[in-house]
Formats: sequence, C-alpha cells, structure tokens
Amino acid sequence: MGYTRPLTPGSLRVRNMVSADQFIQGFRFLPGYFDRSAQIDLLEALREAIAESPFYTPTMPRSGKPLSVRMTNLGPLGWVTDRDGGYRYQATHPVTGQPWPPIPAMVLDLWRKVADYEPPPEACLVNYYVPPARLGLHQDADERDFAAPVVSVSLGDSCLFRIGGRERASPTRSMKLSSGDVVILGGAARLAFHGVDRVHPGTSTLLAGRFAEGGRINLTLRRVTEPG
Ligand SMILES: O=C(O)CCC(=O)C(=O)O
Ligand SMILES: [Mn+2]
Repeated sequence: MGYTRPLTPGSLRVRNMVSADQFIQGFRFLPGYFDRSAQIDLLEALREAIAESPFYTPTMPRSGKPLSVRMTNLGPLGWVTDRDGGYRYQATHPVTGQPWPPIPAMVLDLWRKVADYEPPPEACLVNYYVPPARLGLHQDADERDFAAPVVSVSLGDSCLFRIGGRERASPTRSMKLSSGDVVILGGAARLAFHGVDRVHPGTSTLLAGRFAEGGRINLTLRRVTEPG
C-alpha cells in the first residue's frame, strides 16, 4: 500500500524540484492510494449517496456569487455556504432539507488507516469540478478541532493543486493530483492555504458513464467538533 512507503522527493509530482512534504511539515501525499478497482467501488458508493443527496451550487457569503464547484456532503455534518449564512456546518442538505447520507465504509476505513486521529470524521464534503470549475486559495478553518488532519481523495480527471503556508501571501507549490491519490493536511499543514487552479479534462475515464459531465470529484474528510 502506498501509505506505508516512505515518501521520497522523486515520488512527488511537484514543480520546482521541491516536494511539498519537505516544503511544509504535516503535508502527506499518497499517490495511487486507491487502485482502479477500489476507485470504481468508491464511486459506486458515492453514486448511491448522491442520488439521495444531490450536488447543488453553493454561493459566496455576502456577494451571493455562485461557486464554480458543485457540492454535497456525507456524514453527520456538512459544510455549506450561502449569501446570508456564510461558511458553516449543518446537519441537513440546504436544498432537500434532508440529513446528509452516511459516510461510506471505505472512506471511514481510509481515515482509520491514515489520519492518525482516533475519533471519526464528521464531515465528508464532496466537490464536483466540471471544467472550468476551480477552487481559489483558502484555508480549511471552519472547524473547532485543528488537531485532526484534513484527508482528501481525488477521483476522475487530474487537477493542478496548489499548496502554500499559513499566510495567504506565503509562497506556494503546485502539483498534479490524479484519480486515486490521497492528500493529508495535518500538523503545520492543517491550516495551510491551498486550492485547485484547474482540472485537466479527459485525463481519466473513471467518471465517464457514471457522471455524464466527466470532470473531477474530490472528497474532503474533516473532524468538525472537539471529541468528548
Ligand atoms: O478538490 C480538492 O482537491 C481540494 C478541496 C478543498 O480544498 C476543499 O473542499 O476545502
Ligand atoms: Mn480546502
């Protein structure tokens, strides 16, 4: 399994010859964590959940401008944003009013294996990027518990992912994330600024036939409340 192998600079597809795990403590990149058959199983589990809890278009706080990424959530809490309520977690889908479906067992299993944090994740944000969708540089900072890492999974088309430091103006590195890759933001990297500059259309066949528009799906697992 990829995650048991020590990371070497050469294993990271990072520009400028500097690997992101050396660049920022607590950043881990597990390329190809899920093989093709596991990716298909994961996508099937997601399709069932998404049929119940469909993607919707969130809007920015204050301006009400729509995000280019569509979203839904799995788990007891889901991350949402809209003009009047801003960034927050809530237990129900903002459009259907229903509770979010449970996080699939495969995803909870990933957390148990890689998070090094015993309490389970409470939120699994599902982002759907159809080009030209992107996600600007941001911190994941709406949680009460920063001791837990953020664990993310890429499925479908590859993307150009950017990661920097704890200040917006900190220097950044860019790297390609491909289908099956896992990224962990823990330690000092837990509050690192990061974003998705672009998705490269047609670089994976995984979503074709399962999601008509192709593109990329990202799962972001987070612990929201402090345990206990
Ligand atoms: O799509 C990704 O790889 C990153 C997603 C992300 O940073 C987020 O949803 O907060
Ligand atoms: Mn994020």
